[in-house]
Amino acid sequence: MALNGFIDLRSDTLTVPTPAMREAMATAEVGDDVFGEDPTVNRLQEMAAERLGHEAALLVSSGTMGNLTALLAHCERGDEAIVGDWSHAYINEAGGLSAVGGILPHVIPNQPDGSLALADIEAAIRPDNAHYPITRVVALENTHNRMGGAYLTPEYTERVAALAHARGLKLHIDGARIFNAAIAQNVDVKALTQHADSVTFCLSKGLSAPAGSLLCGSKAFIRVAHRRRKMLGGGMRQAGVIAAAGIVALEQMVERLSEDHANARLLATHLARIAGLRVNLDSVKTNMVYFDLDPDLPFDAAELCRRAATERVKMLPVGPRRIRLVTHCYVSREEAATAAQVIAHVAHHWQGQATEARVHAY
Ligand code: TLP
Repeated sequence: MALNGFIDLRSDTLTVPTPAMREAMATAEVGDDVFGEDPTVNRLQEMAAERLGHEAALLVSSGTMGNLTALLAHCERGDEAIVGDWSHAYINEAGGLSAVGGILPHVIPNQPDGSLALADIEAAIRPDNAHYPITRVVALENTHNRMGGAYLTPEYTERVAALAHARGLKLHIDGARIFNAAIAQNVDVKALTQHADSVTFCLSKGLSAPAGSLLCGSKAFIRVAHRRRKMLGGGMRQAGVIAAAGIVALEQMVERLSEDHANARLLATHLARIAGLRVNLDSVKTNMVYFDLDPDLPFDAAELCRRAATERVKMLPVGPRRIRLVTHCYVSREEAATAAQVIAHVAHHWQGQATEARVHAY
């Protein structure tokens, strides 16, 4: 089930609404959500809160808005948030926490499994002293995008929550792909979310909805977050049209994420056999595959991606010699295998050409 004729592996954000979503959107009962009168938004928010084991939830336009709204609700200007050096909130959200919130990111290393070491978190918490900013919140990311789609476990999450709470901090989880984390570990998503003070998850990634994320937390937290969302211009009117697709996403698209994980593994296994590509199979935990190009390959990541696109396979260069592939419901098992064949063909064909060119040059 290709997207516009392409096997598009650049991101699971490229998924388009399913026919069931389009139907639900067309017939959604709507009202003005700024007045709290959109029944479909209200239903989605209740479903989300219930699913994640929180009291309340708020529909926001995107994962970025969810993270920013949460951090603005936890922190005052000049406060500090402990974040991973490879976290989306730190790297990929246009510096919003600082630019909009006046929040200082206290950056500590992400471990290869996406976690933050407890000792690093502990060491990053500022003592109570007028010289220092006040540390308010620790932010985790599950699954971790730049750490290859790695997931955090319930046990680890609970330990971070306990540490944060013992020191008077809040725990926020960027759970853009939290259902991937739950399905991969075969645990109820609540086990990954219930100990946090706030969690965002996205409808618009592997769950295939066109837009929207949910921010979950206590009633008191969501009341503050609601005001912050308004400030950010995130109060949407007849948002039930979006929420309707989100309800279908939660009802129909969660369990099938295991297929994406199996396809990512298949893809990675094939790629590992291609000379010149480096894939760490152990690091493929959910729906992402990152691979590197050997230093002696005569092309870089951007060029390989351009070549593959001419053969109708799209990939995302994320570094000079690093590429990301993400599986989703518009990539079947057969297409995952086809994509690997195309990548092998393009890389080898081209390597051959480059070698010939070198021979001629001499
Ligand atoms: N990530 C996108 C890009 O921005 C990189 C992608 O293609 O993976 N948290 C995490 C962990 C994310 O991966 C993303 C999106 C977000 C938050 C932001 O979500 P949106 O795009 O809805 O603002």
